[in-house]
Amino acid sequence: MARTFRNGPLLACIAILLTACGGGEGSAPAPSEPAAQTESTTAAATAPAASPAAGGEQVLNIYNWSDYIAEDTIANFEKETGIKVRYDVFDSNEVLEAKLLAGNTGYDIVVPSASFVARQIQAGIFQPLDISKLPNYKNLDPEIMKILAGYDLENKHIVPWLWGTTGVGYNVAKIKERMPDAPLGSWDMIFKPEILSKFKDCGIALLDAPSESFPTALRYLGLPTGSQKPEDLAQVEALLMSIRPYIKYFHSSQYINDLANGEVCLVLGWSGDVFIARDRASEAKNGNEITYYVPREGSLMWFDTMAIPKDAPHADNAHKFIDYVLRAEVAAAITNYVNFPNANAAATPLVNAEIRNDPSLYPDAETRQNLFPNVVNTPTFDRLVTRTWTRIKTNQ
Ligand code: SPD
Repeated sequence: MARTFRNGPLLACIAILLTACGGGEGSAPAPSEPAAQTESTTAAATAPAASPAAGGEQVLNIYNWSDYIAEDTIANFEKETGIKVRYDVFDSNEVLEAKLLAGNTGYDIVVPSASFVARQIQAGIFQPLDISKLPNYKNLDPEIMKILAGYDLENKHIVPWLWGTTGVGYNVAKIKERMPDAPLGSWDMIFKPEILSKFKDCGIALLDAPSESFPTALRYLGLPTGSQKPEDLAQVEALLMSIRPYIKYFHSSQYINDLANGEVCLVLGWSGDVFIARDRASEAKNGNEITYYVPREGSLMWFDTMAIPKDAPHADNAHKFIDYVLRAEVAAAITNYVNFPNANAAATPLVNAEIRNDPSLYPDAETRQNLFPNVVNTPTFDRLVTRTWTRIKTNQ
């Protein structure tokens, strides 16, 4: 039976887009993240040439998150359609947004997080989807579509790619060896300096994204997760500066391999990515046991979505690819490869049971009670956040 997505509190929270969840004062949801690479090109890669709309050209340019697709997704699509795909990757919403705002990217499909989409739609960056070209749209989970309508009124511009949570990944033996009674299950593992000091020698990494660490730190401090108050941000800065001496690096994709090969032992990371690290360690048979949890104090839940830029040169091919990904078997194969849940209700029975029944990937009802979305910061607060984040990263 198709799994449905039930999240009353989160839905209610997102429904009030202009009131930050958790009692904060932000506006619509909005986060941010950092950059990486995998397949063919990196975030810094030159975008495809934005030639004038090339009629029936059998080409499709996609810009997606790194480590976010099955090995054969693109090859199968190319074989089936004869369309040649150029696939570039990033690991930061900010990198993607900067390109989109500059315009003329040459990309036909991009994959922003829903919380970024709200302001990108306002900026007129995307074209409405032609749902008549998406017969598999019916496979989408209506509960998740309701959530997305909080970012994209009437679900006109985006369809979900994958979703997930932000939490703690760690190397079981290395943590246990250094602290047998480590406060696993809690944000203390990331935000309590006296705990972090015990793990400095085995490597601690944080996502390079204020939109991940600030709301989670606010939650840890018992403050509204959507707060727009400079004084709350000052508390977050003090907290993050207190753990700064123990952080090896800030990066949003490097930690996958580093966790797998033992270069780091503790990370603030994204759910599926930590499981990719677990799988890589197990394939390498290097003895590193990696696991992940959503802290009991609560954490972020987010949705990454496909959208077609207004100036996409091959919008028709983009619709073909989106519809292909909306097939149950294609969506399930992607989840089975990268571990992140999809929003395709018809795909659920095809997702490996060990993924679909794992509450750290598909959060159970209790965990979901404590999940919250990013809010869209006011431009003034956003500038403050950026400056604060730079001070934290540069340790100044
Ligand atoms: N490797 C893929 C990671 C995708 C992460 N999406 C980020 C969402 C952030 N809120």
